[in-house]
Amino acid sequence: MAPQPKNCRIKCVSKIMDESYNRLIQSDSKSLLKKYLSQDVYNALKEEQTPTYGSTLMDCIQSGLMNLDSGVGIYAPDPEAYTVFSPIFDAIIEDYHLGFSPNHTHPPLDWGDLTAFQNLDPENRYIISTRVRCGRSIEGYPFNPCMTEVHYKEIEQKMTDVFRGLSSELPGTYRPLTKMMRCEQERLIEDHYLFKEGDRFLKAAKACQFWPVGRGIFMNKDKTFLTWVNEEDHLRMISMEPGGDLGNVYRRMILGVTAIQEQVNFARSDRFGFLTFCPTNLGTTIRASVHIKLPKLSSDKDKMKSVAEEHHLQVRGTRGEHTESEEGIYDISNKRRLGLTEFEALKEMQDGILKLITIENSL
Ligand code: ADP
Ligand code: CIR
Repeated sequence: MAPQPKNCRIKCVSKIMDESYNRLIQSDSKSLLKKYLSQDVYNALKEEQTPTYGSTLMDCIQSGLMNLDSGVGIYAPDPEAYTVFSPIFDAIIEDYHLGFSPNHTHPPLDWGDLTAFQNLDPENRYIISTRVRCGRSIEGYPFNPCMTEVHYKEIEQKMTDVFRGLSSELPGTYRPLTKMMRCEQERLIEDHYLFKEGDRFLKAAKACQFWPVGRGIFMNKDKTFLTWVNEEDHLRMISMEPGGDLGNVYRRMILGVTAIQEQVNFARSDRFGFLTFCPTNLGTTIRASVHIKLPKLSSDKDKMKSVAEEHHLQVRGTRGEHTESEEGIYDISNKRRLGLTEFEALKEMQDGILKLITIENSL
C-alpha cells in the first residue's frame, strides 16, 4: 500500500483528532494514553507518518480516544510506528513493562530450564486450568490496520500448510471462521479456546477489517495446543489444560512454537524482541495464566489486586480482558513481558501464584 500524500491525510483527520484528544484530556480516563499524551507530545507527533505505510498518530491512538475506559489505549499500526511515535510508545511501554526504559534492550530468547516449573496446585484445590500463550507477527507483513484482504488470505494459507506438517502431540485441524457454524464458534468461545468477536478496542483500532476473512483457529486433537490466526496478532500460539501443571503447559507451548518457527520467519526487533500489535505484548509476548478460585483473598478485591500487583501479576475476569469474574474464578497472569527472558516471565508468574495460594491458606 503506497502512503497517501502526507498533508492531505493529516488535514482530514486533524480536526477530529484534536476534538477527540481534548475529550480525552478532559475526561477521567485512567488509560496510559491519557497519562502520557501531554499536549507537547501530541503537538510533536500529530503530523508524523511512518515511511512505508503512512500510519499516523490517529491510527495509533484512535482506540484509546474512542474507548475512554481503555487500560492502555494505543496500538502500533505497523512496526515502524514504535520508532516514529516513540515519545508516546516509550513512555507507555516503560510504565506497563515496569521500568523498561528507552536505554533498555530486550534479552535474546531463552526458554530456560523447564525443571524449574511445577504443578502449582497438586491437590487441585484452587486452580481450574492453566494456559500459556505467546504472540508472533510474520516478517514482511504490517499489523492489522494496514493489512489488505490479500495479506489475511496469504497468512492463512501459509499457516494451513504449516499446521499440516505438525507431528508428535501437535497434529490437529485448522478451522477457518468463514466455514464455522455460529453455534460452534460460540461454543469454542464459551469454552475459552477461541477469541471473541467484535472486541470494541480492536474494532476502533481498525483491527477487524475484512472479518472473518483469514481468521481461524488451529486445535490439536486434545485441544491442548492451539493457534489463533489473524486475530489481534498474526499468530497467537497457546498451550492449555485443566489443573495447575504449569511445567507441562509451558513445555507444550515451546514444542509448538519451535515446530512452527522452523517454517515461518517471525518479526523481531533488537530493542523490543518479538513485535506485536499492542505494546503490552512486546518482548517475550508471554502471558502465563491460571483460572483460579481464591475465595478468602478475593472477598476483598482491593487487597487481591494490590497483592497481585506487588508480585507483578495482572488480574482479569473469567472470560479474559475487560470481563468480570464469574463464580469467583479469576484469570491471573504475569503482567510484564518485555525486558526479561521467557524463563523469567514464567518464573515471575509461578512465584506470584504460589504466593497468592500461600496467602489464601493463611486467611
Ligand atoms: P489473551 O490471553 O490472548 O491476551 P484474553 O484475555 O482475551 O486474551 O483471553 C483469551 C481467552 O483465554 C479467554 O476465553 C480467557 O478466559 C481464556 N483463558 C485465559 N487464561 C485461561 C486459563 N488459565 N484457563 C482457561 N482459559 C483461559
Ligand atoms: C486497552 O487499552 O484496554 C485495550 N486496548 C487492551 C490493552 C491490552 N490488551 C491486549 O493487548 N490484549
